[in-house]
Amino acid sequence: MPSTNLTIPATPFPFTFELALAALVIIDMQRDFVEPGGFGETLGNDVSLLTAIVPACQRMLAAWRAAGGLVVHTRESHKPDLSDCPPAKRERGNPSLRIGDDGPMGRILVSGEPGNQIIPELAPIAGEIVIDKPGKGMFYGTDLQVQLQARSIRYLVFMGVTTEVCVQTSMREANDRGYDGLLLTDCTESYFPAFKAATIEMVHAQGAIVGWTSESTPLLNAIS
Ligand code: TIU
Repeated sequence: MPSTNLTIPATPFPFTFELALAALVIIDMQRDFVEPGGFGETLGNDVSLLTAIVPACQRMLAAWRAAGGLVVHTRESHKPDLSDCPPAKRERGNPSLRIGDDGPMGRILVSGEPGNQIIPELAPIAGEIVIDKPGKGMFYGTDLQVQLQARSIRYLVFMGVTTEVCVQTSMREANDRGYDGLLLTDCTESYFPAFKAATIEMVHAQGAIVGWTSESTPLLNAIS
């Protein structure tokens, strides 16, 4: 892969990166959040809002793979014995089913269950990194930092769900670790449209205090 810098228009200013040092990070596009009967719905959310971004995510993923870029998939998931699920997380609120309970797609948010699988449209392929994360952020309780450092990754392009929860937490964790992060605004979604909009503003405010934001088209054009 050529080691040339690419620059795309972004907010609050252009985003420059090197494809060989960049990873496309797809946060938690798993059935638990996107399909009825999973964790997202047990929390009282309308999951149909999230499926709208799947075609844009598919386009970006296909282009990134064709360009030879590294792909990271994450899943929010817990061990079957729930030893990595803090009681505070399991017991909070009044969901219709709690983490670890049996649901229509198997045990809620538990590794290996049907609901915990990434949706088929965005399924990982050989050579891609898959991170099972017990928290909202992708570095907490995972070996992702080691895996990215081993590949000299410095730039992260974010897609996935939900914008203000796992995507934003992961971007903030990455920012504190020194990565430059770009959030693709048409490839992320929330159960709450106002929270998505607010998150995008928070990310790029104050001179990219957390990172950059852009629609996916400029990036598609740059790498195609
Ligand atoms: N509830 C919600 O909006 N999100 C999560 O619980 N996890 C992720 O964002 N993946």
